[in-house]
Amino acid sequence: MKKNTIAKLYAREILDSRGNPTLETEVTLDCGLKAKASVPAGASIGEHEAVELRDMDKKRYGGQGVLKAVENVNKKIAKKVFGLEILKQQEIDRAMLKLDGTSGKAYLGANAILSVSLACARAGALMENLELYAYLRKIYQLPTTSRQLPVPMFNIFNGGKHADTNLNLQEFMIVPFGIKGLGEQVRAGAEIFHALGEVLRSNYFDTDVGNEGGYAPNLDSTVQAFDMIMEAIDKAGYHAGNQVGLALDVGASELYDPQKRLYVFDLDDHYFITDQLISLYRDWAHKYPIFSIEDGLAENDWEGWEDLTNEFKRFKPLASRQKMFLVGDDLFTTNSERLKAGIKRGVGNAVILKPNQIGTLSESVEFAKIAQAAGYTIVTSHRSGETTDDFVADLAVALNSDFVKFGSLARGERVVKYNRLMEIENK
Ligand code: 2PG
Ligand code: MG
Repeated sequence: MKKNTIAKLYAREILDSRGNPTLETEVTLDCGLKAKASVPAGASIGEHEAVELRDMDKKRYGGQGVLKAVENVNKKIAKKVFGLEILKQQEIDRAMLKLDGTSGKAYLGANAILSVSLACARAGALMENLELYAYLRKIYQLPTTSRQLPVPMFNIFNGGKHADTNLNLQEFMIVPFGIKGLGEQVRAGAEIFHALGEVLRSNYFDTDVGNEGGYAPNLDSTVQAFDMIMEAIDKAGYHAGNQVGLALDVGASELYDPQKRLYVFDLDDHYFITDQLISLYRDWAHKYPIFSIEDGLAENDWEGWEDLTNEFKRFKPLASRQKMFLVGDDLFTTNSERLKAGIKRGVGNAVILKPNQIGTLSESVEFAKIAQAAGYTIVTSHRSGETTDDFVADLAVALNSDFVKFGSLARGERVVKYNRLMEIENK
């Protein structure tokens, strides 16, 4: 009988895709089996996310080091979880929550905790000789459906906090929902991505990319981005509307000026109160096949979110989808309590799920279950600062997520996750 108890944790500081430190943790079991996981980091971080512990030592990495979090894994968490059975993931997560004792995971750091949580799940899957997504379904009693894999939202223009150029909207995504099969969806995404490169080049715009691998040129207006994407979809030989729709992550919390109580779109030289911004979205959605708007309003603008949700209640997007998805990211921050409050108020109809916003795998799964029970659509997501860890792809499949967003069709830390989905498709 192999001993499946935790014998050792070893965390270290590694770099993420932006050149900032993050953690990688390796767990070793008494039987000798080992598994590793690393954690991502956001740039547009929601006010209600769990605490990402940074050293704040200006002499190292401008204060961004994670040596305290590393030490928390290697000493405090290790002592607590030694001897626990690897297959009891919920127990391991609970032990870390108890040790932390704070509501926002400020004592140990959500980054420290999550690195252990994910590494343990991977070790459990190895122990059980199961694919990671199958193992996650087993331990969390998630249904195995015959449903298709999640549909990718490919981010092909990067703005907001993800680039130093002038697009105010954070993410412009293409979603090939009308194309069958993950592999073919990836192909469509890549072909449109390259066609967009051609459109930019032929109009003398820059084709350098931003944090998530999408193009990040200086443009003349926001709608110019939509027009170029429409041209690229057509140029690549696809139909905008029935095959490929558009999704936005406005990242509105970053555009909101709380003093003036205005949303600032300086590229277009426009300032909006909530109602005007909602009207702008309606105008865009009448012109372009937009069927999903993430963080269309700021994270604490609950009344605005109610209005936004009502405005689009009966709206039929040009993209042949049933409804407009209003996706809460900074609004819900993968936090079950915030989601429950949102469900009560009837706010939004879709959620972003990012494990590092909350800090353990078990809490992320609980969040997904609450969302699904209330009929909310799930978009499982990467962060703008990523590693080449592809855990999130297996998690998205295990949860039967409707969509994923892992960034663009360029850059290793992005495509590794789409590649893993294609691998799962072929199993
Ligand atoms: C988002 C994410 C990922 P960040 O806002 O959805 O795209 O960005 O990781 O910077 O919060
Ligand atoms: Mg977002």
